[in-house]
Amino acid sequence: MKLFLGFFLIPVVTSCSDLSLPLDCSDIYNQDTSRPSGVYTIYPIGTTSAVQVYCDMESLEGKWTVFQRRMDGSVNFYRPWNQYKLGFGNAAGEYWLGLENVFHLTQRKKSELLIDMEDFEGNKSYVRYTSFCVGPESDGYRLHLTGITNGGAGDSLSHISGQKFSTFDKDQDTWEKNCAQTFIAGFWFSDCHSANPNGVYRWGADNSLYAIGVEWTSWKGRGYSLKAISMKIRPVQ
Ligand SMILES: [Ca+2]
Repeated sequence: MKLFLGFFLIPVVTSCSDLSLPLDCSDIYNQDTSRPSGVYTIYPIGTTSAVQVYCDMESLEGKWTVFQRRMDGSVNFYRPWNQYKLGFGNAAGEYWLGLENVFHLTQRKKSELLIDMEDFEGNKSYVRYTSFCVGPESDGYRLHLTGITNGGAGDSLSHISGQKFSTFDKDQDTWEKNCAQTFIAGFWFSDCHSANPNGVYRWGADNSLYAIGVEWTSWKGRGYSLKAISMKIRPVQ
């Protein structure tokens, strides 16, 4: 009798997990390699974790899951810890995917990071890191980053590898004051930044307030707020 029951139970148990649900944009691509860049639904933390995301299917062979995107200043990025944890904005425009999602994505698959950006004169550049992961919330969503390939933007990020994430209401930086509050953003700060992708959208050059813009200093220096920047990950091949 025991053997008989076991025979029927096994198929029921295995059918509970639907392996076809895409974890990230790389899965979306692998399901159909003709899919263009755009908004898709992924499931970074399992069947009940559906979230909309922008997939970049073009840059450097595509398959990138975008977790941060600025392009027109339409979304306010000065937000508290809980919003950076869970995500905000609109996948068709500006958004932050959420640290919990990025944590799960980079835990599940070894990932690389691409950051591409554009100034208001139409110039474009990028930088790529061969290893990128974010630790658990219990360790402050600590950033781990190595291996740079410079696509013209230069390295404004390596020095914050090993730092915890900070928001104005959760100061985990190494500065005596509060970087997130001072530079109007949530990000991985040390004391404080060479890059501020989540800073205030300031429409180009503006030195009136120090370093609060969407800056990438190794490309545009201090006081220049980018037109567009996006941060994206994909599994290492
Ligand atoms: Ca501090």
